[in-house]
Amino acid sequence: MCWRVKIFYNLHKNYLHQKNNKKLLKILNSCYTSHEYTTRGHQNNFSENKRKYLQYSWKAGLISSVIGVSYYLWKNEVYALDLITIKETPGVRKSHLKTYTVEEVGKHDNENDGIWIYYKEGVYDITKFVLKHPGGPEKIMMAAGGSIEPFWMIFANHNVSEIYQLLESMRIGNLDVSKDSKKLEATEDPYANDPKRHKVLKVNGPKPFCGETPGPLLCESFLTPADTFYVRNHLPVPEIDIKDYELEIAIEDDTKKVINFEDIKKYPKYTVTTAIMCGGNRRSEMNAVKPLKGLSWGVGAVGNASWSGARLTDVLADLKINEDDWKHVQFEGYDLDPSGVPYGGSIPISRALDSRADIILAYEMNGEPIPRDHGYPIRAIVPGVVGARNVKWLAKIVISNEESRSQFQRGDYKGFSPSVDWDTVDFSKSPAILDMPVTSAICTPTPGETVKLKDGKIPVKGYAWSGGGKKIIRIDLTVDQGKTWHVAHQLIDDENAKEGRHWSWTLWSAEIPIDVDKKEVEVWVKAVDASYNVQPESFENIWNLRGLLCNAYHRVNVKIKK
Ligand SMILES: Nc1nc2c(c(=O)[nH]1)N[C@H]1C(S)=C(S)[C@@H](COP(=O)(O)O)O[C@H]1N2
Ligand SMILES: [Mo]
Repeated sequence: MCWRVKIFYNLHKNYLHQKNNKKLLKILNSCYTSHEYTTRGHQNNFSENKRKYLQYSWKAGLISSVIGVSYYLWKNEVYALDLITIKETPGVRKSHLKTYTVEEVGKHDNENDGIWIYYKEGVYDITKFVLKHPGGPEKIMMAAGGSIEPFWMIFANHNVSEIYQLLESMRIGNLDVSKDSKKLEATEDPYANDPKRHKVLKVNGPKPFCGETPGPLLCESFLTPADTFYVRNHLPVPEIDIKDYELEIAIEDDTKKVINFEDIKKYPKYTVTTAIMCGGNRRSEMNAVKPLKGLSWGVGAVGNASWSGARLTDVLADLKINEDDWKHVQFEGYDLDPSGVPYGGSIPISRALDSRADIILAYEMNGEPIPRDHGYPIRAIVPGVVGARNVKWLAKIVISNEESRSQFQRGDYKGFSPSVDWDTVDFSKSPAILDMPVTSAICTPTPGETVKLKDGKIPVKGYAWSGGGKKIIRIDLTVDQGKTWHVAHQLIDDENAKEGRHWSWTLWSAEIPIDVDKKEVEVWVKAVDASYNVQPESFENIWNLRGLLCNAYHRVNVKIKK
């Protein structure tokens, strides 16, 4: 059994034996073959001066980060876990309904006989719903004739009252638990082995874990500490033993080499400091204009860290890839969904083969091994590009003429016209998001906060960033709806960044004068990047159904204390 299958097997072994998971085993057995391969490595000398600078800079960054975190924790109360509360219990016995055995339910696993599933003691006819399943019919069909429970333990975003209600609306009977109680064995939570998280992260979704850094903490340090860096997972965090770690590199279906952790460390070590931002950062503001589907991120689905590892161009060098022959480089993670499909994403070949794009296969974050939540042991870092393509727990790189087939490349993380809705959307018509647009946010004061005037001014702090390596050249602020603009003069960015390779964010601060009679003001911020791109004024005209690219002016209401 190959390593990737092993991870999957360990993760899901508790229900692999169940009747309805025969399909999973079939997929597993057909998907993976073992490879014969050789490994390779070489050493070069990386500019000693640069290395020293980078070592210094992350250390300085880390120290200031620690101070920043301590200060923040001292100043503010930490967030408590706001786990989703489950209002309704589905699958409880309803005495007026007919009872079916597990075998009877099992016969209804196809369109002709109808598609049934069970959840706890409830039996459901989902025939009509299958085609409408937002996750795709093939995913829900894996449960056909069997229990839906193990799948919901993986896709735990189903455990909300709306979905429980939807399920109960399809209820047709009770499951006979007396004869076949074995079938109701408890299944283990696949998220049970997820790492412990810092409680300062504001939880937007517990399983898969999604948590953001509170704004005021973000702007405390140029480098975001790994522990308080936002986390966006789509599946359980894979458990990877570094001794067993392998990275497969293929050209289409043809595996060219498989390298291990030590092989990757033999390449020249390269450090790049870059922000990573989720495509849905600031979605809550867009949602306020018109409701959206998706996690309600505030301003904290972003962080800035230094990442060290092998350059992608070095790792691909011996494959002698001709840029004109291929179109995409795909990345796959070790995190697999219950059908064995990995998280994935891809980038254009021209970007992947450009050494100035600074793409690395990272093994360190802020000078330490990458923590599990952020992609241990190896993660693709693609600076300037939407978070989704920075694939964690990197398992495979494929040179291809096709984009990644992953749902997250083809059926998500794309922008649309504000008039496109869920009935008219065609994901094949929009390109996948790559570089992110210019954005900025106020981190302190926070919305509704009371601020004391100092010499007639209020202090405001925040971040700004533009994708594609574009430097932030100006931050404009107003407290009178744009009648007067103030420029933030204190900017912190990566002074060593070269033109067109400004991957880090810019932290800014300003003191804005306030009229003496004002009890309340709305502070607006907009950033300007090196191409003189500027943020749009409002969310109305950039609204898109997935709530991505939310980069309108950030507006924060502040109460003034004299
Ligand atoms: N393998 C894998 N890589 C992944 C993801 C994932 O779920 N699995 N999430 C992506 C998304 S959408 C984002 S925004 C970033 C989040 O990175 P972080 O959790 O280190 O902040 O990782 C990306 N890489
Ligand atoms: Mo994301």
